[in-house]
Amino acid sequence: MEQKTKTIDGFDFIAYNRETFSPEEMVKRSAEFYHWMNERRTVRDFSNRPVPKEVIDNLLLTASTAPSGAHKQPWTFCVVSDPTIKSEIRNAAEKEEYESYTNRMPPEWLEDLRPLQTDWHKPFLEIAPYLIIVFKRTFEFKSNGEKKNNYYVAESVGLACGMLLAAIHQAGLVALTHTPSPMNFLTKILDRPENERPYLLIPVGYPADETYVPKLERKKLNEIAIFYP
Ligand code: IYR
Repeated sequence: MEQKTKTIDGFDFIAYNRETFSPEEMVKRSAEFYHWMNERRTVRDFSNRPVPKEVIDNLLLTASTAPSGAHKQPWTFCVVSDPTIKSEIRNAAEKEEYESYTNRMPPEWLEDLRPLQTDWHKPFLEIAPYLIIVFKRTFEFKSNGEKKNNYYVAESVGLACGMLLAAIHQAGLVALTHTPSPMNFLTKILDRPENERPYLLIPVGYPADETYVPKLERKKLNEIAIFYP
């Protein structure tokens, strides 16, 4: 079909026509998607079973469909499958996490984490077939070397990560949103430039053969939403 276009103030626009659904069909589709997404859980026990690299490519392309401030797409995804780099990351992360769990996190925080049974040991950083380390690009370098800030960087990268997690779930894989703190060691290990800052470390793979997740409840609609009227 021919693509309708128009020019506004010298910029090209393309006609955008999406399929729409009847109210009944929308109710059904939205409920099905909710139930599907509600099955997603954060997993900490990974299998080392390999995942095709093409799947990872597709997941990242999906993440990169997220909206971003002025469409700057201020993200870089570093994908690590190299065992040497994975163990370097594990060692550095566990060093920081040991310090956090023993000296940096206040008792209230540790208490809040008890239902999740996390600790400073991070074996998944070596076991999961892929580690996706998401960097936010706080600024770009212009061709003359000057810096140019991006917009709504944390919001944009957060949206991309949400879409990445949905794509991982849709592929039948699991992930963990790991936040070693501080995480500047990732800049060094992955040799990233000064305009990028580590944002999230996401191991991706199959769950381990026997996997348990905490028995958690999600908030009810009336606890998360206020309707007017
Ligand atoms: N970053 C640590 C601690 C941690 C913090 C929160 I908030 C969590 O929801 C889970 C863990 C870790 O990754 O273990």
